Amino acid sequence: MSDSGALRTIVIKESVLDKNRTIARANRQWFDERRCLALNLLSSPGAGKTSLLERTLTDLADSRRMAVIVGDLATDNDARRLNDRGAAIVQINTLDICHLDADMVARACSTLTEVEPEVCFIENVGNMVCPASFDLGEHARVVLLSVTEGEDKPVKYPTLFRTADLVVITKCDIADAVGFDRDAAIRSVRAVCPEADVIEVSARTATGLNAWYDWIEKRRSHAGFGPSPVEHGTQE
Ligand SMILES: Nc1nc2c(ncn2[C@@H]2O[C@H](COP(=O)(O)OP(=O)(O)OP(=O)(O)O)[C@@H](O)[C@H]2O)c(=O)[nH]1
Ligand SMILES: [Mg+2]
Repeated sequence: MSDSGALRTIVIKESVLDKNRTIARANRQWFDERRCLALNLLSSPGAGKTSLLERTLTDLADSRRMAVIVGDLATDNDARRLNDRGAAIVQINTLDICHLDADMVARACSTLTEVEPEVCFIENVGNMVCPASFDLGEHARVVLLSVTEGEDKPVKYPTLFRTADLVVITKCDIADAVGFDRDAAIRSVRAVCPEADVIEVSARTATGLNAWYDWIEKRRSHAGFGPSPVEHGTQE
């Protein structure tokens, strides 16, 4: 057989991920230079990312300058829900792409230079598979698991949960109504990501939100971006 008829395989995935990693490193440097904690929020569709952020933007409006980069296939529904809460909101429509990538985040960051956020939340596209592979330049990954979606999701989608720094169990107000087995869910989380912190919240009733806010401050300190909110308040 001649060479011209030979089968050729091109490995796209690695080159795409290599390019993404390079841009993600630049994004992390961009956040570091501004002492801005970047958090990548990931979950299945509808687990409660936007609802948690709605509460967070309102509750922390007086103590932190915040921005949200929000990814969706289509619509600016989430951006409109998050608007008017004192934070800068940038909507990215990914069209047919099922995840955010570092280049999309870099372009969103270029619109935030005047804002100088201290915390930048990145709400990824609701999807438990594709977003896991794409570093966006975040400092930490927050993976949400709602009580309605099944206690075994962490072991069924280990690639995503393995990368979590924090697992937030959401919609705890309806845990009893849907027969949520908390112990089984925690076992499932621990089987995949034994080191991750776990917080249980309800954006509906505000249960557990202080633990979430404390965790954000702890991560800011961990990244060397203090001061604490009290010191922050007295400096102004
Ligand atoms: N009972 C209850 N419902 C909640 C809670 N948080 C969110 N929900 C509901 O869950 C649905 C989805 O919430 P969203 O915040 O839009 O979820 P999301 O993860 O941002 O969804 P996508 O962006 O589409 O992936 C909405 O109907 C919310 O009202 C909660 O703490 N308790
Ligand atoms: Mg959302």
